[in-house]
Amino acid sequence: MSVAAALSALLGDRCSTDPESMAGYLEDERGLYKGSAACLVFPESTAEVAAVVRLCAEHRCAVVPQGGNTGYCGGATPAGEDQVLLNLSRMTRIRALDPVGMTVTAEAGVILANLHQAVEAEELFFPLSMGSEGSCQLGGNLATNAGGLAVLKYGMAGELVLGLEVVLPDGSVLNTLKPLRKDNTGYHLQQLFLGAEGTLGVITAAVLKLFPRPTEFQTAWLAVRDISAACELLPLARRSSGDCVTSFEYISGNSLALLGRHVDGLRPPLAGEHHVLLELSGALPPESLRPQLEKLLEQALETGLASDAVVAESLDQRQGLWALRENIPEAEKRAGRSIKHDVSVPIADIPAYCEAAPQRLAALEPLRLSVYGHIGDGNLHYNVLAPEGADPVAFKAEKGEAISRVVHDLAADMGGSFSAEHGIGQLKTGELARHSDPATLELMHTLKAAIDPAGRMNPGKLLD
Ligand code: FAD
Ligand code: 2HG
Ligand code: ZN
Repeated sequence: MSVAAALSALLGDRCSTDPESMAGYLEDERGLYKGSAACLVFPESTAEVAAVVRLCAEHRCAVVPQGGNTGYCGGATPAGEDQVLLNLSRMTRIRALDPVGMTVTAEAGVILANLHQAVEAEELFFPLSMGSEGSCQLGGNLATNAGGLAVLKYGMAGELVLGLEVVLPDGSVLNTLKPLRKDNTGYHLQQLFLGAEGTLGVITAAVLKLFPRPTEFQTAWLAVRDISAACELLPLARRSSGDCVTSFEYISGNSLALLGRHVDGLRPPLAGEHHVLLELSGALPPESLRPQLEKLLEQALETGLASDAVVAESLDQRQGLWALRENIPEAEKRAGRSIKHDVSVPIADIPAYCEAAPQRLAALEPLRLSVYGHIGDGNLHYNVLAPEGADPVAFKAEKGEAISRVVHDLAADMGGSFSAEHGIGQLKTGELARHSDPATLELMHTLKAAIDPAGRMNPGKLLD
């Protein structure tokens, strides 16, 4: 019996081999990879995931876990008829919510925005937030250790985890699902699966830290003098607000120009080449943060760090400012294929990075830059587009690798990372091998071999 037949017997019509219904799941978000698989399965419980994994092992088949399929590195795209695509979107239960300890136990397939809603109903808050939150799933967020828009205050996805349930490559289940803030009982094994991109097991549920729901948001858009002014503004904002800065995003004039051209109805509130979108928030008495924001803006304008600023006066205006930031990836998509980067350097070195990068790229001109990102976390999306009028696909094929090498190597030279928040997937395995020190890489291979000796969990991803 084939693996697909065995899985059909187990799951009925939640196992598909129909090319038409599988098609959307076999291509990645950015259209970089078109894959294939023996079948696509939608288990509904941890026991079913374990049974699928065991059946795959019996048939010597690989398992590719998939969440919302919004990942940027092709990590959830299977690559062959000897692979089974295991989609978690039917595992959406909130298993427990503890309003005293402020924790939630949720299954891997819950969509991030739905998780937000579920906990908000209890006046609680799960801070992980990103432009893809309407589609990405908790399991994918944890498997990629996603970052997003509130890392500065709350940390990456992995930092929000207290416990995990994971189906291991042999079908056994690792369970650390305890809602405990403190539990020093040996190796913190769950950490291995956060950022492992499905190469060590399938995450089926997690216990997450929650926070009191913020009662006040103060959101401002500033036209700043340059990127170094943006970086100077960050510690001022953190100090003057009692460390209530939850988001601190940089947006270049080039990125806004793309937005204006490709996405209807989105116009930046201020002119200029360099912008900051900052947000203060907290669970505080009403209007606690407004005076602090006003003082900060005054200081920024008086010292010349900023030339102008606007403050959101309503929820609509706040959402309008965020829409500008969050639609830049969509604008780039519509402009044609871009060469995306996700680098990080120490925050104080961001101005030097932005000065050196165009010099190093000069030999590869002409090109267009679209630079933006989470500078409060030292994380820039230093994206490169084909010059006006050129074919973006041909440009990327001809120059993409050389451009990425320059952008990544500069980050590495400055003690930074070539992949701050998007992970490795199948796109950056070569870069991981190139940039990791030998001892780190060897230990990664040793761990992979120990946990998945047959190499059946998401092969070809993360480690080549
Ligand atoms: P998928 O794409 O389905 O999978 C990603 C990886 O995780 C794959 O390797 C897959 O095998 C593995 N995986 C998925 N589910 C599981 C599971 N249950 N167990 C084990 N492995 C699993 N990312 C950021 O970090 N910050 C951002 O600000 C951000 N913004 C984005 C904005 C847009 C518009 C888009 C399209 C993407 C953005 N992303 C961002 C990238 C992406 O949304 C994140 O990486 C997200 O965490 C992926 O979740 P997913 O459920 O879509 O995972
Ligand atoms: C963001 O910060 C995402 O908007 C996507 O990480 C970045 O599309 C990109 O380059
Ligand atoms: Zn990002």
